[in-house]
This record gives sequence, structure tokens and C-alpha cells, in this order.
Amino acid sequence: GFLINVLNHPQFMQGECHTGFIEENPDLISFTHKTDDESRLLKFLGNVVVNETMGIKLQYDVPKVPQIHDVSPNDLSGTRQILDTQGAEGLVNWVNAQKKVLLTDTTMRDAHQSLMATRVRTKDMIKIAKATSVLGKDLFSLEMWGGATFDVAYRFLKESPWERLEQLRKRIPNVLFQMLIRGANGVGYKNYPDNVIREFIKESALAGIDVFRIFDSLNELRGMEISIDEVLKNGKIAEACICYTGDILNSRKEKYNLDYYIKLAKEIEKTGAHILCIKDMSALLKPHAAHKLVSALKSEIGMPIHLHTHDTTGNGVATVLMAVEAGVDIVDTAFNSMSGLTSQPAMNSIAAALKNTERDPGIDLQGIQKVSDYWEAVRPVYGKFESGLRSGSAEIYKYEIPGGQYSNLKPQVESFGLGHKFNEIKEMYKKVNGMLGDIVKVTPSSKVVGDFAIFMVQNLLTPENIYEKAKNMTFPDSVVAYFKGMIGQPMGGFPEKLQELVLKGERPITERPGELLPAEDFDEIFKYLRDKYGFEPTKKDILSYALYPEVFEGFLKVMAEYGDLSRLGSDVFFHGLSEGEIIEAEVAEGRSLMIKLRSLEKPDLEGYRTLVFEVNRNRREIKIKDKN
Ligand code: 3PY
Ligand code: ZN
Repeated sequence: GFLINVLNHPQFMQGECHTGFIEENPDLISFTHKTDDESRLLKFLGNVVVNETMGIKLQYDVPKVPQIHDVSPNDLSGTRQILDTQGAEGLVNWVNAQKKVLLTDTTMRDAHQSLMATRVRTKDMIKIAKATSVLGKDLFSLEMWGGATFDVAYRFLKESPWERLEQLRKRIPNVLFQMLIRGANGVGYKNYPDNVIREFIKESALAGIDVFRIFDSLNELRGMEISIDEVLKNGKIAEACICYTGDILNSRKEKYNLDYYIKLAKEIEKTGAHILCIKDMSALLKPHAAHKLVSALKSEIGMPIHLHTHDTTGNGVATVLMAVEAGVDIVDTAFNSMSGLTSQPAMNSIAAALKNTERDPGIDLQGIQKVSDYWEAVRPVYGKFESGLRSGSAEIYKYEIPGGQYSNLKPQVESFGLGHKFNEIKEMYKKVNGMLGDIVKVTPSSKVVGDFAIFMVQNLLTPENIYEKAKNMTFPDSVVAYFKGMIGQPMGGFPEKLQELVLKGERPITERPGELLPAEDFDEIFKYLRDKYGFEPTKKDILSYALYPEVFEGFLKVMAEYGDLSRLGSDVFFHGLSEGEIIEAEVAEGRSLMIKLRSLEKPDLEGYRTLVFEVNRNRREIKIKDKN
């Protein structure tokens, strides 16, 4: 290292070397003192630059954080204090007693899941946490965990989702925290053993989740029962969903009619769940249908009703307002700059629209504008994850594709080299739904339909020729698991001929998958992780491994190779440095490095590029393999 440092030093190379050279340039030998942090960070940055950006980077403004001087979140009393002091029943009574409509903000979960592939990092959430706590103090809840965020945090953001929960909880003590859990599928794409679901809920409740929104991707009650039971045991709020599909205004669409939803809601009420959620993941609930559904449910059941919809069609605000008119208790929205399109309808707009009406949510409009402004400034850094959709699409009524899947489908299809067949795949999504007998489509059943549709187009299959042409084909894993009954039973059962074609003689199950799956052995996971990685795994680590073994191990390996990346600014994490740029990188609590990228050299004969950095004004060089 030393010799190379000397040989590559610009002064040395320019022949300016004299006897004082080494004394004057302590960084030449300081490689022996360089911390591990520093080397690992440079390696990470070098990789981003060489293999992703080539040192080309837009200029990003630093988002302005609203300053809060006069109030401390710890002095605020909101919905969280009602739950803590009066329990779940007390909270439900309080909700029922409100004339106003209550608002949930989904910015930190579904909004970015649906708009930018779930990529928002904890660092950007923490910065706005205090302001959200104070300026959003009258919100019912913040949906900030669950769904795809768990997996994506580890897989793509190289950070711990548990840490996010803990950091936000510390800063926002007054508003209920809400998560989305896919019933027996947890925060994953398959059914897990019951003890995994139970322990996961227990640990999430301990870490700060108050409201568990639970759904089953086929609207099967038994897929939600374990989760509901465990949430009740932990004294938290169980919010169970009816996933909305079809169109109750259309009398020709009989399968999912008003009676279907009312019957399901009544069954849900019997489980003891506290709140009923109408989960309209694909934005299919038209405004007048919302009025009809909410009115009917309000007269048939006693639980508070929470509406979740998306703005994919552009009708989201209208749907929310009609539901408000019909007496819905709580509605999901997102701060305006994170709303619209595949995300939730716009909070600021809805709150303003309801001013001076009976159901005014009573939110500080100027306050939430500041929070929205912050997110508006954050968004450009995540630009490469945006879908490119520019307007609402009424097509979605036809295709019935959920918000997050819709914005993700195009890149997914492109990754299969089928970008030019995007329209065909959307058509096929609809056809596959028909072949399956018209099912509820939401994670993971929506993934089954998506994977199946891509497979059909890839292999030039049609609903007519598939029985001949696909006799010897292996179907995608998700499709096979679906037909085996591993994510439950669809209403009306499986189409038998197609099931036989896919399973090729394997016997499907009709039991609840959790009854058949052997319990997870947490002690064994503990020992495995400890022995392989040499640390004492926590309960959270064990659960993360139980849910996502490969993803979690991948995360551990990244931590070992690059260190903790969660403190890096998002512009640097995603876009590295441009040549000549100086950044301040926090590597540990209170410890920052000033890093400049001086130059990026051409690849050598083996394909390695040398990057010259300055770290706290000391020259550092690293070589990174150019993978292109
Ligand atoms: C999820 O499961 O992540 C969803 O957002 C479903 O709508
Ligand atoms: Zn959603």
C-alpha cells in the first residue's frame, strides 16, 4: 500500500519529491491507521461510481426541514396516548365518537411503495419525523411499516427495517403507527408457519406498531385469523380487511357483489377485530360504489370503517369524499407531494376540501403544507425509481392491477426483455385472471397473476393453446404454489383442468397451509447465525431470517463488506459522487468524513479502474473492477 501511495502521489509523479516529502504527506503512511469504516465506505462509493454512475450525477437540493421550536413531541397527546391509556376498546370508542373524518398518512409506506418502488430510506424519514409528529399531530395514524418495505429495506437499501421503526418511534411518540401485514404471508410472498407470524407480530408490537392492518390475498378469513388473534393478545389494534375487487355498480359482475362484501365484513366482525378496512389496492372502488358500500356496511356492522384506496384512475379524491359523505370513519391519504397516481389520494387537498363542513378532519393546513414541501424536495433523488406515469388511467378498471404492481410492472417486464410487449402483458394479466376464475388480486395473489401473464407471453401461450403447448413446461414457482393451495383457496375453487396442467400429478392441499407447515425452530436459526457470522442474533434478526433467509444473509454480507450505509445521504447512496465533488459522510454516530472524488481513471488491462479520493484531505486510492 505505502509504495503505491507514494508512486501515485501527484507530487511524486510530477517529480517534486524531496526529502521532506513523506513528512509533509502523512497520509502516505496513514493507511495503517485508516479505519475499517473508511475503507469499506470507499469501496462502496467506488462501486457505485464505477459500476453505476461513472461519476455523473445531477445536482440535488438539500430538502428544507421545517423547524419546530415551540413544541416538543413528548408533550403532545394524540391517538397513541388514547391507545396507551384507554386500550384498544377505548380507542375504538373514541373513533366512534368523532364527528370528523380521521386521516391516515401513508407517505412512509404505501405512497413510496407505489410511486418509487419502495425505495425511500430511513434517513429521509428521520429528518422529517419531528415535524410530522408536531404538524401532523391530529392524524389518526401513520402507515410507515410492512408491505414491501421490510424486504426492500434489507434487499435494496441495505438497512434494517427494525431500526427504521425504532428511530421513528423515538421521534414520533404521539401518533399511532400502522403497518400492513399480509396475514399468513406476513411481509412476504408465501404462507409462513403460525409461530413465525405470531412472533413477528409480538416483536413488531413491542418495537412500536399499534395498528396492524391485516389482509388475505384471496379474502379468506382463515388466512387472517392467526394474525388477528395475536394482535388482540398483544393489546394492539387489529384492523382486518375486505379486499375490494370487481365493481358493485355493475350488475353483470356477480361474483364480488355487495352481498359478498357484507357477508365477509360480518365474518370479520365476529373475529373480534377492532376496525374494518376496505382495502381498494387497485383503485377499483368508484366514487358511487364507495358511497354504496360504506353506507351498507355502516348499517350492517358496528366496527369503525377505514378506507384505503389508490389514485391510479384519478378518481381517488372523489372516492374518498363520497365515502366521507357516507360516514366512513378513517381514510388513507398521503401528503400531497407523495400522493396521486398509483399512490394514495392527496391529504392536503382532501383536508382543504372538507374545511367548514361537518366532517372537517381538523388538520393544520399550513403545517401539513410544510411537510409536503419537504417530501417534494426529497423526491428527485429517487427519480430513477419513478414509473414515468404522467396521468391517471381509467384502463385500470379493466385490468385490475394493484397500484404498486402497476408502477412496477413495466420495469419488471423490461427486465425479461419484453418491454415492447407491455400492452400484451396487461391484456394477458386480465386473461389470466379469467383463466383462474376471477380472483382477488393483491400481494401475493397479484404476483401469481403477473408471473403467469409474463410466462404466457414469453412462451407464446394463449388460454386456448396452453393445454397442449404447456404439457411439459414448468410453470413459475409462484403459480405452482398457488395451485397447490399454498396461499389459500380462492372463492369458487381452482379451475381443475388448469390445476392439473400446472401441478402435473402433485396433490394440492385444501387445509390452511399454516396447519401443515412445521413450526420454525428459532433456536436453530439463532445458532446458525451466531456460528456463521459471529454475533449474538437478536429476536429481530432471527425473525428476519425466518421471513427472508437469503435476503437477510445478503444484508449481513453487505454490512461486513461495506459497513453501515444507513447514515449516508440518499444522493450519495444512490448516485455516488461526481468528479470533484466533496461530501460529508457520516460513518458512525457523530463521526463524519470529508470525502472528495478527485478522479476516476480508465480501466487497466484487467478491467480495474483506479479512483483517487481525498478523505479528510488525505489522498486515498482504490481499485474497483469495472463490470461493464
Ligand atoms: C402489499 O401487500 O404490499 C400491498 O401494498 C398490497 O396492496
Ligand atoms: Zn395500497
